[in-house]
Amino acid sequence: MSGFETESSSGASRKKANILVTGTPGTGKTTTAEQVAEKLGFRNVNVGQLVKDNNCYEEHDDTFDTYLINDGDEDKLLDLMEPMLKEGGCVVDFHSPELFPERWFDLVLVLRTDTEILYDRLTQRGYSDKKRNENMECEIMQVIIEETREAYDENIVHELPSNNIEDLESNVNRAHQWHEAFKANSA
Ligand code: DAT
Repeated sequence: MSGFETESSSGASRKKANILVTGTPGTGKTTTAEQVAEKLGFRNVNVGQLVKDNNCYEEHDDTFDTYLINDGDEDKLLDLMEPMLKEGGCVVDFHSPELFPERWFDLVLVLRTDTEILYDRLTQRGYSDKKRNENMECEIMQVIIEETREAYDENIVHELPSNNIEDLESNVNRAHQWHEAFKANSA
């Protein structure tokens, strides 16, 4: 199949679609989300950056180089995001798919990367052994795809390989095709 189904569990009153790009760190979320946003003319919402810029975290975990978000911070973050998502036309990039309300998204892409490739990417990123191991385990144990399947309607969740440039191009093109069909369906 070349495209994705355009079924949506929400639809809501939004005219424009929202897309979530998720996956283990290093699978290519930021790269993919940026390119999808550019191709579709969407706003790219990098949630990690939003957390950082708006102090939506309790502390920085130096071992895992991660911002720890408590319940209050989570509310603040979701309040910040709500107007953007309500308007639609957003490509959201984050590694915790279950953080967001299900109704926000019309398409959810879960990027997957082969172990050896992910190992090299995380090494290149300069991660400590501990952080690299944690993320490798996360990918091998399929943590993000399972969390995503629990949080969203199965019809809008798509697991995509993200090992090389051909995968990247194909994923961006598929998102574009999906969006063309979404527009035609909601016209
Ligand atoms: P993430 O946002 O999931 O942490 P990223 O977009 O920062 O990942 O990508 C991590 C590194 O891998 C970065 O150097 C770009 C590269 N990369 C991402 N997707 C790729 C792909 N499909 N093929 C080859 N390299 C890719």
